[in-house]
Amino acid sequence: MRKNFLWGGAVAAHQVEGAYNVKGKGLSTADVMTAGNVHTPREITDGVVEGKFYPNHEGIRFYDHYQEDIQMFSEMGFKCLRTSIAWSRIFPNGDEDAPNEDGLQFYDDLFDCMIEHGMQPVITLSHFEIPYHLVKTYGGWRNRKMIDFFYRFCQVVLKRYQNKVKYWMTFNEINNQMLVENDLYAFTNSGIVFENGEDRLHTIYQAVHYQFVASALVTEYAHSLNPEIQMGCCVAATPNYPNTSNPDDILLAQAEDRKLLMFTDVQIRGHYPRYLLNEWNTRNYTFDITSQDLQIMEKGTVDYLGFTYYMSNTVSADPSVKKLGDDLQGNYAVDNPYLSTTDWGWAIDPKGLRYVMNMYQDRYEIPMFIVENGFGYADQFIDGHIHDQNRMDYLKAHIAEMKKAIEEDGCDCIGYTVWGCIDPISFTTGEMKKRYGFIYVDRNNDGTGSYKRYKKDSFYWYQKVIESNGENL
Ligand code: P53
Repeated sequence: MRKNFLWGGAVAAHQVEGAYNVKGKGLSTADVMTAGNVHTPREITDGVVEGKFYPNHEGIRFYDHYQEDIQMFSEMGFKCLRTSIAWSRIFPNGDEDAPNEDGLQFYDDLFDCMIEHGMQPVITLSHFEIPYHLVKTYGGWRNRKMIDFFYRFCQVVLKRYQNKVKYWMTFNEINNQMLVENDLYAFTNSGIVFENGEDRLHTIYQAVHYQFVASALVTEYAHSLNPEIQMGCCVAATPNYPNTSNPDDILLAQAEDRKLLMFTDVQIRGHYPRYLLNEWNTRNYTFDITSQDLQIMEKGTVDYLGFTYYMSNTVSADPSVKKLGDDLQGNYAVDNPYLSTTDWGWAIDPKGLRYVMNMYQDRYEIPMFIVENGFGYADQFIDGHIHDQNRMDYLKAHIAEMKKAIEEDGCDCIGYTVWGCIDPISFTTGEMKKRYGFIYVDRNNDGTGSYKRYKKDSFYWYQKVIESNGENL
């Protein structure tokens, strides 16, 4: 393992900060999502509706507690901390000309605090939220105008924080919106509310195109501003395995993988791959894509491949094989008898991490950064202690496979950040009890609790992992 490997943790603004309406912050898409659970999807409401419960409004009060929290991260030895900037703190409505200074000051203070504690901030520009006004007034990323709004926001924050933040990413898990049957992803990735009967896939491809252009513009701007800046893309790297050696399954797994690979193909290679252009042709899809857009995309390619890894997916083309029927995994997903799952149904597959790292190394030959990996579990708080052995087992197995990918296979990986290093609000369900942290936060699903922080057993374990640079698992 390289000496300066970036061990750390990851959170996102809306899942931890709270303070959803202070110091001029506008409403964000994350502020109009209610709480659900493993069986019940979160509801997206038309604005904030009285009497409904919105778990992100308070988050874990990181906005007020960040100094204490960062102090604890530094005790674990974090070299970096990944979080995002809430766009609606900087531009409350998203379409203003001038930014909100109070919002900018908050992130100045936050990044200074990280740096004082020896951590590099790793910053996502849009992590599953946009100002809600942009949804209501412009239809979110359906609208080409979003490119300008996003670009303006990014110029402001890149300029302001260029000497504090080296590693950036444009859009979190940009590929998740390919799951068009699930209303949640179109809304969180792109601020899109589907209309009855619309061709959802067509809508998403158009939105994604605008995001590709925006991401490339921002990347080019960042490079011209400061050559030190490293701009990354970010995808949820869930690889697809064929259920059997039947060539139909092999071809299906390949086709499903392309729904993931198309994003890195464009953001790293700078142009649309032939398989995608061909698919659009076959579907008779046309889009608002200009030749200038294509030039921008060609120039604004990213410096590193950021990806999150939680699980693999196994697919079957055989109609007689029972499908999981879970809209997170897609229509062809089946149970993989070689893997167990978390209580939320996510397949636990450490070797899959080694597999995707090699897939990316072979295909792109640029540095990669594992920006999320983690284990969601309903931890039990007993007599002031949380014995989260299963979380340590999960992380240990994944880190061991990451090391094999780096040391035995030669993958170029610059860092690894554990998702939800302090218990956040779950994104998919809005629950608190789906916990990920090394640090327990005393908050219940309904928002009650003292919000006090407690170190779990895994806290001391990760401290040793970092201290030994991954030797001591
Ligand atoms: P929660 C799907 C597949 C992989 C990662 O999720 C995913 C998702 C959900 O879109 O999301 C990331 O909290 C995401 C984080 C999120 C984390 O995974 O539902 O970047 O915001 O919290 C874990 O358990």
